[in-house]
Amino acid sequence: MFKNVIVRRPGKSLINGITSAVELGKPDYEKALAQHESYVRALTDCGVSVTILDQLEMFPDSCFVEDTAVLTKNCAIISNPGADSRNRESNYMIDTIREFYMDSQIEYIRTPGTLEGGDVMMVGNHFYVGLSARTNEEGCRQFINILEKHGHTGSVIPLREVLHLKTGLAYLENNILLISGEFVEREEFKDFDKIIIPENESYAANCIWVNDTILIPEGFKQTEEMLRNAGLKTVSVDVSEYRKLDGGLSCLSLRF
Ligand code: CIR
Repeated sequence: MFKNVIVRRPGKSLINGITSAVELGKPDYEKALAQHESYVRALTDCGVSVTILDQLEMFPDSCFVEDTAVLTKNCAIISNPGADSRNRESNYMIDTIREFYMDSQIEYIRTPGTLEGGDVMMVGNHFYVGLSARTNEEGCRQFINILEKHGHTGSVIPLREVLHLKTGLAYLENNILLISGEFVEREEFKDFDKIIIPENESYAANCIWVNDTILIPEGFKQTEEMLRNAGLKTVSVDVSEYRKLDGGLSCLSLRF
């Protein structure tokens, strides 16, 4: 179960965030703010305490806090984002993380290693880490060493197509893995009970499990129906403005 969540309000500079989806247009800031408020409400309804950080105008993508750290039950790993414009975002997360973790539990991914939290999927005590355009081999190596020091394990999943590992996967507890695209046939995931997302709904792979509720992006009926048929409780949240920047439900929070 998660007790805490950290989010950061988007700043007006959000409209200049990194994107590979220019065809979707620029986010509407007012709409993005309203969607962020609904997102926080949905999380609060799942029984977690939400810490809301102030906007950081100098970092357009800083509302995607997931990329700045990996928070486990034993340790907090401050990441080193691989995107140049996002690299220093992690520094602005440290003081908040100190409120929840002791100094001896706080670790850092250091240059030349890079790692973004969107590349990390927690499955109990094990952490899959995507080797991606943002997370490099040295980042993966440091990350797994830190995990092992704190009683966890980790393994690397090289990515071929998507931005982050969790762009295409979501672990929904009880061995259930929501899975799409390049990951469906991968050997590393063969033992999970897979729910395979149809290609036309691939964005819906970025769901989050929060204390037995699955938050799912609004508008993905087939995926929602599959989750319900599997006996899972779903709540949909509109994140259309964040989708325009390749972001979504998992990216907008740190859950621990
Ligand atoms: C970026 O490209 O870094 C942001 N526009 C989107 C980050 C999405 N984060 C995530 O998947 N964890």
